[in-house]
Amino acid sequence: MKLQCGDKTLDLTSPVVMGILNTTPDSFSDGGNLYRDTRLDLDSALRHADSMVNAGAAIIDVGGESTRPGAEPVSLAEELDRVIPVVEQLHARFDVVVSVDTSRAEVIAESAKAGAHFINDVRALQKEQALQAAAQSGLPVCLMHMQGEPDTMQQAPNYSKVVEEVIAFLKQRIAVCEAAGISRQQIVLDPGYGFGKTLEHNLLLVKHLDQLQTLGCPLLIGVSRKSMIGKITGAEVADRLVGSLALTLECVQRGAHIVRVHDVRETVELLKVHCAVEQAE
Ligand code: 7PJ
Repeated sequence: MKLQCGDKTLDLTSPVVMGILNTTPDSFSDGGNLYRDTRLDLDSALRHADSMVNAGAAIIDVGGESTRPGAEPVSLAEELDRVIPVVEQLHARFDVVVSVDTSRAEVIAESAKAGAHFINDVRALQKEQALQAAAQSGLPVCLMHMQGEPDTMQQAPNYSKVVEEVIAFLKQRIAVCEAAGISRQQIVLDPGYGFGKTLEHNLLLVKHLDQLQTLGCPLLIGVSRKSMIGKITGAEVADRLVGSLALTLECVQRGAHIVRVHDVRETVELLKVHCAVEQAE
């Protein structure tokens, strides 16, 4: 399976790593360290990107809006200010697919102009004009499932059949995208671990991830250092590497093509082991 990302082609025959580059000062797991006073330090951001590319990341996901539960909203100007210079520099300096984690039409359009190759939207292009901006960009998109909005989504997640409901939502968003001119070959799907879901919901969505494959699009998953791992192992954010790797492997074994992670080197090693086993004859 191949995904055309602007002028780059992403080979998804075996799973690839998307490294997380947060440009928010309040990210729960790694934000802050790219900041000097209250300004994003571009050099630190690029050094972090460089280390992820060297460790084997195929994609760098640049995010300027924190979507963790209870996060402060960020203005459009602030989001553009954080994201666009980083996208420009990544495009200019690295041979890597540049993804932008955003829900805003203006950020999608400006990122595409600045050289982004991929749009990652936790709101599945439901914000005003986001669908049109994504279609206009011609770039592939990741449609993620979320119940509610980040500030309140973890208050009372509620489903009667979580797997079926997530699949139905993604199916409907694929149809909407296709009607807007985004072809199915440009769509990646994500169950949205931790976004309006209890631990049980998340675990069912891991256990039955293979059912999402029936939609015919590559699957992206993000479990890295999330609270679901803390709930299982008892580990604090800084000590969730083993849990993250274990859960990532569970997802890859059920068909995940793109894994969004903080710990690139370790995840690349995990995928090498997984692929070696898969390719044994
Ligand atoms: C995800 C994401 C995810 C996709 C975040 C965090 C929260 N995008 N952006 N999937 N999570 N596609 O990294 O913990 O799971 S932000």
